Amino acid sequence: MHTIFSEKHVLRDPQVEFDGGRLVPPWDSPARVEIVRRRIEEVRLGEILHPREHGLEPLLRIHTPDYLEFLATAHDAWHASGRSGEAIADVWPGRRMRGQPPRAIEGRLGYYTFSADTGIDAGTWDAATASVDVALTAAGRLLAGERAAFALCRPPGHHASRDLFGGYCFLNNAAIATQYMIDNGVSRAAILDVDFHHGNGTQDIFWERDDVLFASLHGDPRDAFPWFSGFADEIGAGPGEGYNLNIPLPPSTGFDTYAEALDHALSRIDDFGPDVLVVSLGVDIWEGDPLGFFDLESHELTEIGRRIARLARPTLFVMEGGYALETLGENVVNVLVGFEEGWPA
Ligand code: Q9C
Ligand code: ZN
Repeated sequence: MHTIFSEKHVLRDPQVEFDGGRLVPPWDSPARVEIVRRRIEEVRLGEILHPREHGLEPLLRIHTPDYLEFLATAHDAWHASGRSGEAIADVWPGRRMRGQPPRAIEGRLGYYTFSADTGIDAGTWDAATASVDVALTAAGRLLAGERAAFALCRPPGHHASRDLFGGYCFLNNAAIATQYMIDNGVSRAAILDVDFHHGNGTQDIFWERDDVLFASLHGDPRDAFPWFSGFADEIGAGPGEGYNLNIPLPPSTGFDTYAEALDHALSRIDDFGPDVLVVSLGVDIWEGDPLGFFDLESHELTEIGRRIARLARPTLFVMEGGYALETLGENVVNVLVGFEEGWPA
């Protein structure tokens, strides 16, 4: 399978992340995708190609114009207001407060995010739009008839909603790519989110849609980020009722429990009968990940890929999280190699 990759991810390189009461080096570092890229070359998974620029139109199918305008200008506005460093929110509209964007950047930041772990630096917008182009270019390969493609995106996307960033995500790469395929002739799409964290942004974006099935396996939000989303009783609304499937899993979940949940999600997807499958691929499900609490071993990630392949649907893999640098390349590529092995002969 081909990989799409852009060097522009390095443009996003914040120096701090607010985590555990202190400023630490960000978990989502530029090293992450370089490590994955190297592993892809090592095992000769397939060619690595550059993205084509798609402009703003596909982004506007998912995100609001005011949000995009905010993201594109936030860092400049932060500096113009006399602040230095990275733009990090420290206040939010809490319950019963006014949910409207203020005039000043400090308030606007809080309005457009849900978490303080995600700062905006000078290159964030350019990196985020390049990341979308990576996903769109990979989606284009599926539209052209290929059975799989890997979008090596950074920054990731699944926590970003139509007008909200957070959890290291700004633009929802998987959602934008899914909508792009629908706009180009696909009638039904399923998104399987295997990142350790619930894909709250993707869920929210497709909440009322019956042409996009969202299925997610993740750490139980009672114990894991994003804390306020990802419960099993979130099933969608209106026409989308029944088209959202959350499977929260407890600390120390091992392969038996995980595989059972995965098979359940896959059989729901199979019943839905999508023309394409989009996999939000986060390998923070690996046992040693600093931000996850599952107990999955590297070779078990290969089996996850094999099982996904048994659906035999054109499949777009979109990189999300995964923060254990020592095994990141191996873990991501294991899923992809498993997929190639598992595709029915
Ligand atoms: N105190 C993705 O995997 N921040 N995002 C955790 C720990 C949230 C991860 C900070 C982690 C979000 C795409
Ligand atoms: Zn994650």
